[in-house]
Amino acid sequence: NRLKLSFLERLNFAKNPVTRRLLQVMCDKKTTLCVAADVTSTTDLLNLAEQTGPHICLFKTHIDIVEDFHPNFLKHLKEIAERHNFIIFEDRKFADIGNTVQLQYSKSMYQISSWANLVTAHSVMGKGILEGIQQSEGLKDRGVFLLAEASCAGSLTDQSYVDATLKLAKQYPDLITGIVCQNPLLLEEPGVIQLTPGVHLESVGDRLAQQYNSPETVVLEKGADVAVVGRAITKSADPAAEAVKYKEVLWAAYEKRIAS
Ligand code: 6AU
Repeated sequence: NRLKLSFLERLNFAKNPVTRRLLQVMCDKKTTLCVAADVTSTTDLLNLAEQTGPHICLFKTHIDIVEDFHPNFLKHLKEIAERHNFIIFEDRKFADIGNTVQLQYSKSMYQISSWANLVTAHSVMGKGILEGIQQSEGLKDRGVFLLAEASCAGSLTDQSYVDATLKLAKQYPDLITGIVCQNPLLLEEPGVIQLTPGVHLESVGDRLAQQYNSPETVVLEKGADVAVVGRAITKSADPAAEAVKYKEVLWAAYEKRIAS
């Protein structure tokens, strides 16, 4: 059972190179925190990366919300990522035919495949998306988090969608880093990471259907390996201190899980 194994033990099961690197970073830095950098300027993005960098394993961007994007900015982000040893993760949520996804992934001014080792994709269009990503130009080491379930109220995904998503993920062990979901899902494979968003210590949701659970709940009850925390950190007066707080609570919950 993946939930009882340590991340170090699970490293040997991972078939994707970015997954192995991620597990190694998690162990080295003792953090399962992914910060959701939902900010709209390059200055805010870089400041957030600098402040939270020492405490995170993943830095999750939505590059298409950045108002002053310029390719030069990526050099700075990559430099910070190397210095603080975290992985850059573009939450693009690809959801088109393979050919279009390939263009969205490697072309446009963003050229995501040249700087993000990890991306998200919807399973709704089937294998074409994964083939498109696999066969694109760009970084050699790449991984995909496939979305099975959403954190928000009213999502249309049901159990058959979740099951079909897991089945699809199993067909691409070399590409899939993990699954985005809200439940342990009987995701047995120790080499696959459960990524769970919707995490907040002080709020239960926002006005646009987002729903939150505490860090302990997502790790101990919902099976999260890596937890995504956005506004709880980005909107706080001291993002670095807040990142430390989430990192510590999440890591304690993980240690409790593998010890019990
Ligand atoms: O903590 P928040 O609510 O400020 O931000 C949550 C982040 C956002 C969403 O785009 C993302 O997590 N997210 C995802 C992901 C990671 O794919 C899936 C989901 O079901 N819910 C969700 O909020 O950047």
